[in-house]
Amino acid sequence: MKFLDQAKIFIKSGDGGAGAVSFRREKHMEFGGPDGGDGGRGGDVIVECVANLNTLIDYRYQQHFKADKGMHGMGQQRTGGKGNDVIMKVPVGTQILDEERDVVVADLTEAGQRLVLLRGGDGGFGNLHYKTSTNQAPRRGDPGWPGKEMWVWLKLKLIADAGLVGLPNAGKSTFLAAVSRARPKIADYPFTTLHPNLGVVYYDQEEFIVADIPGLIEGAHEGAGIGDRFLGHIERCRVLLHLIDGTGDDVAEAYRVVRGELEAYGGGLESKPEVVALNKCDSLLAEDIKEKLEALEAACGHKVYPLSGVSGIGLKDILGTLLRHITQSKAEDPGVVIASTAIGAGKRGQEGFFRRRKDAVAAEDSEFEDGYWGADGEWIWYEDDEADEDDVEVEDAAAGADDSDDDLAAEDVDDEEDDEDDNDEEDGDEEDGDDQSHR
Ligand SMILES: Nc1nc2c(ncn2[C@@H]2O[C@H](COP(=O)(O)OP(=O)(O)OP(=O)(O)O)[C@@H](O)[C@H]2O)c(=O)[nH]1
Ligand SMILES: [Mg+2]
Repeated sequence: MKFLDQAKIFIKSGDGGAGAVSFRREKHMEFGGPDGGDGGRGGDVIVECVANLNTLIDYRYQQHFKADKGMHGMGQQRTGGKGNDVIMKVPVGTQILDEERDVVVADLTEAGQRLVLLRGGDGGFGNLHYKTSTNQAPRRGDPGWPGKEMWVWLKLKLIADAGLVGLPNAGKSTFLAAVSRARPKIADYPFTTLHPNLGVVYYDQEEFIVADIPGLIEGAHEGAGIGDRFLGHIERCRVLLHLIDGTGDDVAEAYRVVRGELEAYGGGLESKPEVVALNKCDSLLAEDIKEKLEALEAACGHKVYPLSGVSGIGLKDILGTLLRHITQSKAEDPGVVIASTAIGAGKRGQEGFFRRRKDAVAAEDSEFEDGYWGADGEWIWYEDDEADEDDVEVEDAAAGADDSDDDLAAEDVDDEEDDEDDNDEEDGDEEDGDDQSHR
């Protein structure tokens, strides 16, 4: 799926049809009188918000949208038909702005919303309309009113419940892949993610949507890196998850850089509830984790969660916290759309599946040599300096066994249904193999 979040298009509503000038002419019928019908109305330009779409890519290929003209009126009092409307389908979260991008003409936040952007021109009157007692044979028929035309911008602001932010390589896409069925591109170079990805998370009988956006670097608000262009997509999130790469030297500074960019962008991002997590804990020593957690807590002034998107450490804790924020924010302000209807993805009843990436267990065994492993949720440390490859695998199996049975059952169901229910939104570039094989 290609992603496009803004497009400039030309829209024009249909001209009205002309009214007819006609007189009734029949054998043995004198003074038949005027019988020219009115012209039909031109078609409207309508914008409709639909689920199951999360890109404006269609508008790259077609940029002109013109509704049909109304039919002209005809004799025998026939009114012209209305011209066909043109209906533009846009994803939930699309705003329509005027040509200068100053005025938001429409903000479509709910699937099913429909709005007439330009009304078609009215049809002209036929001469029947002008018949009066003093003018019984009018020869006047009006032309239709012209339609309107304008250039507008479509701008998509994805609607998700939780937004992922962080420096490049912080592991945002890995996190999204671990908690949802989205398959974003993941690689160990900065700016792997070039456009936002959405994933549906099922957790604790609830579902919510997480948005992964390209990494931010210092100066992003001035255009550095990919810039802050994609921050618009998390403007409507209820909570932000700020990931910090634990393998970096100065985690507090990494935190500050991203906060600085969020503040420079504004748009309410700076005051959104924020959950901060120290990521990649699987490749850190216990004492480093402690030290870095403390440094981060000092920098942000609240709790910081240890996390590893690759091994699954801490995922449940974080999902639980995100869900709490989302539920609370929904209770306070239900106004924002329920995101799951927005992309219409996923199904209920598949809550709580975590996945490990194929290579998670074997990933650079050297990283695990020190044998620090945490079982998800409990954060148990195994300290075994002599740990060799086999030991690591045994520990991992133990960590897997700690997952609740429900989760495993949910995962089984999920796997069986994988084939018949492929989800376009979540199909990334990478093909998803057999899930069981990478546990
Ligand atoms: N050891 C370890 N490596 C991780 C973890 N999460 C991600 N990585 C690695 O870090 C690198 C970057 O991960 P991505 O998920 O692509 O990072 P990102 O934040 O999406 O990066 P950008 O899209 O470039 O902003 C990859 O090589 C991942 O395998 C983790 O929990 N532990
Ligand atoms: Mg990424």
